Amino acid sequence: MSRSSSRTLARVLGAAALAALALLAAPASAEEEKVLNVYNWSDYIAEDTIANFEKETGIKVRYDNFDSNEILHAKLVAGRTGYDIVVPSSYFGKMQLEGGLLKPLDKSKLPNWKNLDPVILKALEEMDPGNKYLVDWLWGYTTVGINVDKVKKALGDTPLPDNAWDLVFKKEYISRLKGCGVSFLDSPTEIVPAAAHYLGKKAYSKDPANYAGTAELLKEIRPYVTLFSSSGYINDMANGSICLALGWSGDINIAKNRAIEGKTGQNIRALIPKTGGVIFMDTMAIPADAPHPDNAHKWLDYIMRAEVHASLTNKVFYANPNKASLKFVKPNVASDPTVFPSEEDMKKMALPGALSNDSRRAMTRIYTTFKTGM
Ligand code: N2P
Repeated sequence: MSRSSSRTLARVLGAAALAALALLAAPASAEEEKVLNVYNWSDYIAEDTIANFEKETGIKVRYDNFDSNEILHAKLVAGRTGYDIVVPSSYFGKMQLEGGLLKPLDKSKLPNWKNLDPVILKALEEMDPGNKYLVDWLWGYTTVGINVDKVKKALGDTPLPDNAWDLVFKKEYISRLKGCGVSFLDSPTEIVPAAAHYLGKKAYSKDPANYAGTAELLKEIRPYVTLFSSSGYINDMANGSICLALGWSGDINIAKNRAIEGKTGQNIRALIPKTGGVIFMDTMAIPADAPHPDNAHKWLDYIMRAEVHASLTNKVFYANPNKASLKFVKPNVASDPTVFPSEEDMKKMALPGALSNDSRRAMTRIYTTFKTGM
């Protein structure tokens, strides 16, 4: 062997030995591929949230939408969703964490946790003791939205009811609004709890008997519901093709804003019923089999930055759990009582509560009968 070829061999062997050593010394969790798969509700993020995260971290975000807890839950139960971040409402998050479907958070990777409001954390503990799995994304409430001019016109001499829930649950009102379009959210765990709350019962209960009476109430008004929608109704409200919605507070405000920006001439308003709306807290969580849990923690910490959380609220008109973000919320949004309800209104609201498989089954039965009109 010539001297130069033996030097080459030594170099190659040296490189191989170094590579082997590097492998041995590699940390247990090697760097994840630069991908994050997020599954979130539709119309629920700012324009630049994903782009800014990608630019800063080099992590490519794949973003999919759903519009009911039932859809997300079925996927998580089936497993291998490929998602790294999902956003269940807290009462579904409770069932998922108890069922081993979620991964505990590593708080050492979440320095911005300090920004969260202790009051919201405490409220979430009801579903997630010790705040181990769920981080609030945004919160709002199920309520009634109207096209003010169309509703007033359709009701004629009859004034708006004292309790806005009457518009959707009382035949004498809803029957007169069918002609200008009535939309209901398309999910058992949104509609049946709202109906139960209207009847003075718990919105969320483990006891199926709690929902007695809701089937009869819903049956009575079924002929006047013209659309079931949990996302498309936003544009329908904005362009005037529906005048009444049983929907979510922020969505109705998005519709109001789209009507203003698009100059559609529709005057949309989110109402807070006298007996209160039904509160939900939508929470970010990491599925137990998430392929990129480190990237998921980077996303969580990014969202919990004061400016980022504020930008979500500014765009979609839902309140956030981030105390430090409040100074970045636009004054017209911060002072809007339909986004941040007053203390008095908050006292009237129905709060999220734990469900059981039995109560979920009862709600599905009641809702399916209602929707199909059987
Ligand atoms: C959807 C926002 C609210 C979801 N656009 C209700 N959990």
